[in-house]
Amino acid sequence: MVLGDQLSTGIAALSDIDPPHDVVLMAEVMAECTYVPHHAQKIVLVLSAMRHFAAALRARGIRVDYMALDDPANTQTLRGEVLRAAARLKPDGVVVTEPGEWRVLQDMLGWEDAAGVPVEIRDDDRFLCSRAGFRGWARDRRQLRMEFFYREMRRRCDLLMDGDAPAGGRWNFDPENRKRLPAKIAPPPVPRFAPDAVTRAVIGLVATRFPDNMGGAEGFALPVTAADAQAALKDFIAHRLPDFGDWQDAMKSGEPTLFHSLISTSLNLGLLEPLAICRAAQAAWCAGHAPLNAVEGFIRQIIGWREFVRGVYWLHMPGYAVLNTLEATRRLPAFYWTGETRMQCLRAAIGQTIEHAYAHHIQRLMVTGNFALLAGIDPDEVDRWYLCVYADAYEWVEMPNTRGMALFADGGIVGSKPYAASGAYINRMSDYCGRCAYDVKDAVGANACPLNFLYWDFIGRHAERFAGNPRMAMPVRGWGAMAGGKRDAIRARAAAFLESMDSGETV
Ligand code: FAD
Ligand code: DLZ
Ligand code: SF4
Repeated sequence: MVLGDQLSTGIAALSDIDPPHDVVLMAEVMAECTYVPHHAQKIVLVLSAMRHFAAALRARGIRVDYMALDDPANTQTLRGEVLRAAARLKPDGVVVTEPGEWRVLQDMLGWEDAAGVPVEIRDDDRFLCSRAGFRGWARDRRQLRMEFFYREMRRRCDLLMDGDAPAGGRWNFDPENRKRLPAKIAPPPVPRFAPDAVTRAVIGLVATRFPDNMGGAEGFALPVTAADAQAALKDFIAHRLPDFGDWQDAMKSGEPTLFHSLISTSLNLGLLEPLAICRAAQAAWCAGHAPLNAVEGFIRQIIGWREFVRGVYWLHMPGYAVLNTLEATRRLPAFYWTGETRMQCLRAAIGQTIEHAYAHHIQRLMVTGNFALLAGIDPDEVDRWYLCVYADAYEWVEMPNTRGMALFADGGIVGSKPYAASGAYINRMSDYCGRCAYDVKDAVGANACPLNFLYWDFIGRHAERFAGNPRMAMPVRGWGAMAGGKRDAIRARAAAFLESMDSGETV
């Protein structure tokens, strides 16, 4: 069996396939399309990529038993389709690759008993660090820090290494990667992949079956085959990788993608391989086409962060899904679904999310994530939102990024401090504030940027907890040194703003 995000010809379940005897089962099921109300383009992406993958297997002479979503016989669950196939095909056994999500693994562990045939669950070796490997690395460490994991991965994958030392003498070139985007720089256009007949059919299906989901299926232009994903990667390496580092943290109105790679949808589906991507980026550096700060920064996201968050997810599930260290309980404001807010940074990040099912990392972390952190929004609601709205979202990668990195709800498993920021950060890294109804230079006045007073209110609320964290010492001291009257004004301003927001007013 091959699941919808296991679309790699080298996937473990297919590694020893014997075409005359074996049948590959693939099933489009409502259970996977509805466990959260996914963005319409995400459903189009997965179903279209599944159909293209099935066609590619058939072209290689492999028999594929493919269940379409609108087939009347469809039981609409993965388990139901395995049971039906087992009854129909009477196999000696079922071979499957471990799923990305804990929820699906729990179900899969019951398939053998339910189907009455052996079910072999193989490790997903598309990841460079296995679940057991990560557990071994994490064992006996007081704290898990991505940077140390990353250095081991660099050595293990032999990427950007000069013998046993990092190329260029440093492991991490992040300090070079926080430049402000000059007004004149125009990012290169990103390739769009016009839907073929298969994708158009899926767009029609999704429009009919999921009319109320976020976004329109109509604007869909993502790669759905390995060949298109390769073309997208090549385009990134040729045109955007050289500037990826410098402007990695920048944000600009009307520029949803800047110099980012847009490979996450393909990588998470299995249309691209992590090591091959990193080697292609390394080759660009070796050829003098891209500087080291860009290539190192890019490779770190893939062999560092991506593998690290997956390891954290499997190490800590199922407990991770209920962590709420900061005891945040506020409901997610309605504007996360509509983009209707006067705050330009949030309007821009959410607006492009609705349109493209995409926002880049800093928008996810420092705009929508930061606001949710400061406003004290319930991690369950925030998690669910991120899982719904991005075309690349699967719980194994979404949850540690949201609950851990953005919300600090894990108390510091993923990151050593909360990524809390006031309006000054957004103003430094974007052009949003110049177009905003609020005044980023004002901390508490009638038109003050909400991120300013929410930031200090957040520090004040958690001052005691953060006092023991050396990386939070400065803001905690700043709060303590503030005149009592100013602190009261900030608290009152934050309370009034949050009350308006909770009551559904446009804020
Ligand atoms: P680029 O900026 O070009 O980076 C290259 C690749 O590195 C990405 O494609 C991705 O595979 C990997 N990468 C970069 N940062 C991370 C990270 N923090 N964790 C894991 N991989 C990373 N990524 C997802 O793939 N799915 C998610 O559901 C998801 N949810 C997120 C939620 C929050 C709150 C935050 C802060 C980040 C989330 N990320 C998620 C990580 C990151 O934002 C996206 O991978 C990235 O924006 C995808 O765009 P890109 O391909 O243009 O990335
Ligand atoms: C995300 C998704 C969707 C929308 N639909 C399907 C589907 O119909 N059939 C399928 O096999 N997989 C689908 N997926 C991907 C699964 O949700 C994914 O395999 C699990 O979440 C584990 O990562
Ligand atoms: Fe966002 Fe504040 Fe800037 Fe407006 S002023 S864009 S709310 S940071």
